Amino acid sequence: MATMSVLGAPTETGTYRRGCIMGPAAYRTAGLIESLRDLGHVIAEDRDLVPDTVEIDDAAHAPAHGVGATAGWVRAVRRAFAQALARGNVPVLLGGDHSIAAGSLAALMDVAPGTHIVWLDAHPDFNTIETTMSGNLHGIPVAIASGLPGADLIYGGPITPLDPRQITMIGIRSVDPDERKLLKSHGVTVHDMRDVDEFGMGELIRRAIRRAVEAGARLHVSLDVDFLDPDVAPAVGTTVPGGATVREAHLAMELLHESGLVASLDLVELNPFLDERGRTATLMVDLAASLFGRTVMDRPTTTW
Ligand code: 4U7
Ligand code: MN
Ligand code: MN
Ligand code: MN
Repeated sequence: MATMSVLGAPTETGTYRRGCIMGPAAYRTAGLIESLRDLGHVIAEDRDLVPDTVEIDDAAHAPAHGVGATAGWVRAVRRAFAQALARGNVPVLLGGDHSIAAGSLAALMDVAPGTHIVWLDAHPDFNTIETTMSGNLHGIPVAIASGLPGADLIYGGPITPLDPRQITMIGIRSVDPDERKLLKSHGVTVHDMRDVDEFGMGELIRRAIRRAVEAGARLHVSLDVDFLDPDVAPAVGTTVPGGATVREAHLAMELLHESGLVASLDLVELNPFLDERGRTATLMVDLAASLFGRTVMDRPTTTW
């Protein structure tokens, strides 16, 4: 059983569409804390963070917008997440938009630099402050945590960059042209939905787990709501058809749990304003429960 730090980051400055600010409250309303406690975990802290005040001239970085506000969140998240890790807790970060993953990823590199990243998302979020066409900073966290342009600006100082070869992305189905080049040149493992169709979710997750086992690494999971198909998870601003099914997502979570390697989690991009009677928030909570040990039946121990 784990001791967990539930950290809310109610931010939406990384998007154009409002509503992600309600994310942490929706996860709690959907029973996240009770679900984790029912599994035997100890919730050592459960709070919402407060962003740093950062003065940045947003206009100088157009089309990027909300740069100062987003940097303030990223820095506060990095500190709190690193502190939780240093205490030996499992941080569970509740977004908020995905820009805050720049904070969790940097914290991991501060405290547990070998950690492998499982990025479950329709998008790679590998734009830089220079390549972003939308200007939405929820599209850049992986690149800047890897030290690409925008890192100095957002973090306000040096970071230990994430090695992009430590990342496995699954569920990808919307990539921008420059982003595609960067992913290739930096050696990110990208499994698009074609791979999911062809090899199956289970096999792709097993590959990511085997890679981590071989490296002696732990795993961080970053779960963007739009990893899921919008038919089952409508509460997201950036819907892309053809996403993971409920069962594919549960299989991913169940296998990741069985690896025994998962040390931290981001639950991001939930926009409760777009939800239907809480169904997306409830599904995300159920997935988090599967990731942290909920099973239908007991299973024999797996070897990878
Ligand atoms: B999310 C996009 F152009 N690539 O940069 C961009 F398609 O956190 C989408 O994964 C980013 O939801 C999506 O704006 C960010 C776009
Ligand atoms: Mn994302
Ligand atoms: Mn996405
Ligand atoms: Mn999104």
